[in-house]
Amino acid sequence: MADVHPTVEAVAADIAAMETRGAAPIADAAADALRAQARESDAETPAAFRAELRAAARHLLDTRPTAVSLPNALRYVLRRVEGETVEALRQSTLAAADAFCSQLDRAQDDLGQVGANRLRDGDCIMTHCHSTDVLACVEAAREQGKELTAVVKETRPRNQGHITAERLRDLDVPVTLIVDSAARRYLNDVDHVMVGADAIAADGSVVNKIGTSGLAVNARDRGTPIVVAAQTIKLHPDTLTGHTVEIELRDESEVISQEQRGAIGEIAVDNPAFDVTPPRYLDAIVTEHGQFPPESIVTLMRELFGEGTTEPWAEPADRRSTGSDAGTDP
Ligand code: RUB
Repeated sequence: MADVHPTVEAVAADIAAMETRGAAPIADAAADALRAQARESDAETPAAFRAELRAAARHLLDTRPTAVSLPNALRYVLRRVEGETVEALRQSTLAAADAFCSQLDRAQDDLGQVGANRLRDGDCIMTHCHSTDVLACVEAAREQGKELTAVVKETRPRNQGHITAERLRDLDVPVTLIVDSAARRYLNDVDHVMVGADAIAADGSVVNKIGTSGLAVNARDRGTPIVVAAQTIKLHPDTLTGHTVEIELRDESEVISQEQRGAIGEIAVDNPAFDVTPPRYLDAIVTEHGQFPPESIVTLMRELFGEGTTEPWAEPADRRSTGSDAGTDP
């Protein structure tokens, strides 16, 4: 197995430990790690350089299974690794990683503008977990001068809602933090539910933090519109061919302490990190290309992924290529 640079090890460890978390930040960190691998590599042959990059991508991929932005990011960079010398390979990797990270930023800004147009002055939103794509919509709406308020679910077991609450406070949005089980009670008081996504399947199903599907069912019952804010990097290419999205199962220690377990006695504890919301419970998916009814996301997927490629940001010329031999495993 080729050497993996310590920076890649550190980025992977941060993703695994959820120091870096959320689908877009994970993609950004992964591309950045490949950049570090390429920059610092002392490989002496092109083959050794490519082997190192592949090993780095595999190491990053093994961290968390659900956010498809991770393999999409790795694939984007690896497909653009080209050249006959180590230096040429290095430069093409650095350029690809740079291009990926700026595309990610741009897509989030564009998505924010689209999402902001759904929000009116005085609206109240409810959100779940911590999504930078959702926050981009709120930020753009605030820049348009709209006053907003928010109800934020704490999002057990890891309480990512606290991060969202803090970010919203930074945007001068008054926040009410609630426990997850109180969501239904507040749905009549909010104008929109806005959530992010870790992966979106070809049928418009949305994979996001556990609890999203229950929230969506309740929102539909109450007639509160529910919108998913997700860049196209969240579209899952493999689901076009019928594959399903793997749901991460996390450690029971996030749910129950050793002491609590000792007191309760022998019980099973499950801790799935994500769930799947069927498209019929969702009103729209907001992307950097505009908003779509969930059931029609497959059209966007076909258009973006095209034939013979599995990445959303390929230029038409790239879409026809089958990729370089750097390996497109992820
Ligand atoms: C994060 C989560 C977020 C999505 C979207 O889960 O479910 O809603 O990743 O985030 P975790 P973003 O905390 O387990 O990573 O919009 O920032 O990509």
